[in-house]
Amino acid sequence: MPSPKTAVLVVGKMHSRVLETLNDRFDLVQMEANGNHGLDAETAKRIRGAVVSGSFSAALMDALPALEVIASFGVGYDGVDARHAASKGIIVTNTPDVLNDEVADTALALLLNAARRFPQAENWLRQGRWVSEGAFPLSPFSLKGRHVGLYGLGRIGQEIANRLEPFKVKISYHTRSRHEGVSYDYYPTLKGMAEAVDTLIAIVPKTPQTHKTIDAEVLSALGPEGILINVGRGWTVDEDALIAALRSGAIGAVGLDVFYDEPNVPAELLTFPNATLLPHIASATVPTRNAMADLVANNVIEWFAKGVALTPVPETPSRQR
Ligand code: A2R
Repeated sequence: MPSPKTAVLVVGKMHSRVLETLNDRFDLVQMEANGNHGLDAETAKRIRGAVVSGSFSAALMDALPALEVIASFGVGYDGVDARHAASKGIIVTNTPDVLNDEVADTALALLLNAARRFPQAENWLRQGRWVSEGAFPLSPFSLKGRHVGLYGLGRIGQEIANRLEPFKVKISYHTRSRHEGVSYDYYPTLKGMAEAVDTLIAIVPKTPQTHKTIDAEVLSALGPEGILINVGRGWTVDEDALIAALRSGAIGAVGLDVFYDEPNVPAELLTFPNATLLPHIASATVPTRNAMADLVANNVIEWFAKGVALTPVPETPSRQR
């Protein structure tokens, strides 16, 4: 008798490439996202691995007594209770680095679009207004001469900085502590940096400490010529304060790929001509999503083949199985 395949839970929707890669080697057990796991006790006891894109609760970990590894799709793993996993000896993995370039490209695209209003200008052309009304209005802002503050200078933040350099803007950053060997000006507080810069790019994770940190004070410090870009998590921005700041002209323009309650975007945000809004697509290209899918699948494969996860999150440092 062949030995039974290791059971791996698939929570919610998952990239097809992950499923294709794992299907030959593992017994894949599908469950609804955010639902009751609905597994019979025997199956729940057999689950030793899991793949997820989104939420994996502490309660679900508790319901799976043999669970060893949770491979999460994406670099942000705020949907997975990694501390609880750590307390149970469960490894959590994410997909760092493979999406750095894609997300950094998106940050720059949002910045250029927010400053120069390229999407609105294209719509002007498409709607025939170039013919009927003449030239598109001059954009009030330019990227030239800006001082950009990076809120976050990790793997992605550094790639954004690398891309900003040739644009000849001044670059500063705010993180929890100064980074050795970085020549950009460091600001120990977000508010202090917002006062100094005219452009803020947020690329920090969703943690209790980052919740609504881009608030009315920070936005007002950024000022009426100020541009806010967010490619991290919507959680970081107080959206009510942002809407009020756009309404009053307290800030100049905004470019967002992420929102507080996705996929719901506040209706008033859609009314501002100086808001460039994307449906959380920063890493959404076929090659990058394929690379993320491969890393998810390979974390599971390597864990069960060699006993070491490829990219464990810091809360659950890899250990031998
Ligand atoms: O404090 P540091 O030096 O560890 O800086 C990290 C910064 N960061 C913060 N900065 C200020 N206040 C905080 N409370 C705070 N918490 C974290 O965010 C670091 O510079 C950056 C995170 O960098 P990485 O861990 O390398 O993440 P990566 O790959 O750049 O992705 C960032 C986030 C993901 O967590 C997803 O939520 C999103 O982008 O896609």
